[in-house]
Amino acid sequence: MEKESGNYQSDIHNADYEKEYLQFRLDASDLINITNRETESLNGKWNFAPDLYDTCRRAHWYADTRPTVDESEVPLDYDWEGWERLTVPAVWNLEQPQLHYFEGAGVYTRTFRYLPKTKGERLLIRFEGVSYRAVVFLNGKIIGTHDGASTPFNADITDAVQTENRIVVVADARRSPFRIPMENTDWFNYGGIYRDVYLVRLPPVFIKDWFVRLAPDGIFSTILVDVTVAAACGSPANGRALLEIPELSVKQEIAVQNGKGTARISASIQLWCPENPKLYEISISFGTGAAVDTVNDRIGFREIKTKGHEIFLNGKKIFLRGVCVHEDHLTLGKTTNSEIIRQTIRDLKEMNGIYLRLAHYPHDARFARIADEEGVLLWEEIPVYWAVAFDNPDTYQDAENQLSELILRDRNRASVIIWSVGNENADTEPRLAFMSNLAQKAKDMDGSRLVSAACLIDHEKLLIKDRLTDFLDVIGINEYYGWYDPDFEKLPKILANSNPGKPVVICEFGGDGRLGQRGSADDLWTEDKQKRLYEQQVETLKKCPYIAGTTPWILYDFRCPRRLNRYQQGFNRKGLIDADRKSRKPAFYVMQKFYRE
Ligand code: GCB
Repeated sequence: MEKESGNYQSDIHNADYEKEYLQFRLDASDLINITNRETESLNGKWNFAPDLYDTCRRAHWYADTRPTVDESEVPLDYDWEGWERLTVPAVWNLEQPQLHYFEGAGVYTRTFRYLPKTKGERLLIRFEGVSYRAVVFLNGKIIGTHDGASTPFNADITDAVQTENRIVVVADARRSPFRIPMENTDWFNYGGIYRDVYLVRLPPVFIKDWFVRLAPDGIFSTILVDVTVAAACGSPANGRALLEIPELSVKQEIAVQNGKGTARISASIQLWCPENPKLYEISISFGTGAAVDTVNDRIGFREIKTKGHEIFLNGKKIFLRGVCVHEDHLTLGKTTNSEIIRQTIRDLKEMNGIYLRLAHYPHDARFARIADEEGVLLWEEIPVYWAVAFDNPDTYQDAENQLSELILRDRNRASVIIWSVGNENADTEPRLAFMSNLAQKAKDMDGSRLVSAACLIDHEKLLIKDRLTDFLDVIGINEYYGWYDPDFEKLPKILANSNPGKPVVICEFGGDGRLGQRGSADDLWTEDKQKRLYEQQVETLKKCPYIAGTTPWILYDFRCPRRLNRYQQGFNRKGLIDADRKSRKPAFYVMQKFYRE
């Protein structure tokens, strides 16, 4: 990829410059479970420049060659160390005022030093979230391209790493009709390397992944285990893995052939549930002597099932008392931390809730881990949102890959009970094929959870009607009666007219009420109107026999460029709590009372 000598401007004629980077994909097949492995952080200050014209990729800046013409140096248009320094992880939009609305490609770079610690070790670089496309280069060479703003990816960089290294990451946050999500969403399109980056050292033969869960057979005493072992040299890993769960006196050998091992183990298990989020320490090892690789996790065992129109957790009927939440924070945007997650869960509990819909994309990996500890149930979702390019095969690949990465990341988390494959998509043939394939993919990868999506209502016939519901375990419905459709009386009619035969969760309802805005219960944008709307909703919903849960829209106000009236001012104001994440609106207490009762 070096510039041809004497032709240093060749890049300006290269319109198809992205192609060369797209051959090197990083996707779910590369993903390594790094839970509890020792990591070396690459967070901190990186040099950064917004690259509006994609010159880094067009002109191969990352190659860091010094082109000459007739032995004289030619001028370069970049200067890594001369660039400003930006925080990683962070969304660039909130780092500098001039980057607030920037939606192009930003180039990040830094150096790091690497000295191997053990013979034959592999080195992995891991990104927890880069919005949206990331193109990673190390020491002048491409490492890979990843699509999807909210799922992790990693690459084995053993062959490219040196003692002194320069890494260059192009983070391209451009919206596009072909991406997941597409260009029009009801949330802010934050850009940048906004989640952690780190290095992980792995032995030559290592445990790539594990999936440990309760067999969903209604008996609650069988643990199912899948282990994947990878040999970096590509030779098949054969041998025996050892799974230990000391508290259950489990010490089970698992035969591994061609990198795969499975087991069924009987044990007398204390089940995980919101009232008693019991987690067991587990360890898995593979190999012998100095070459042994050991991983650790903390796993809860629980069963989630449906029968008729009811949902059962560990055989007991459950009503999902929840609320939706975006990963949007006033000063951090989509970047989060454990304290913010814990506070979100405290706010949910104050509302007497046990369940969160993490809308509309995969949230930070720490969320499900903390929810495991805190006994909170989760709906996790991929951003197949509104008018996706359902007939485009590449768009499907992207969606399926994001779903796979999410499932691989979180399938050991007891808290996660539902995978959602999308939100409010028009019922067309291409959409049905696209989303039913995703639902099937989720079931194939994970038989221990339910699959759902926010489906459609026929607003003319006043009926829950969506062909996708045939492929789902739980039907999600978003309805805004009393708000977008002021005629609230349609809601009881829809509920009475429908006979879905499956559990229905109302995964959105609500309306905007700006904090402190007062008026009568008929005045739009007031806390008073929002409160009455909630009262009407809960009165109606609690009478409907097939509703198995509710997650009103939404816990906190969030930033959204589509919302531009004087009350909104760039925010969706449907929060039960203001964007300050502190000030409660009266509707919060309506939900609190409903869930208490
Ligand atoms: C919806 C969407 C959600 C929006 C919400 C609203 O149906 O699923 O993303 O933010 O309505 O406020 O309009």
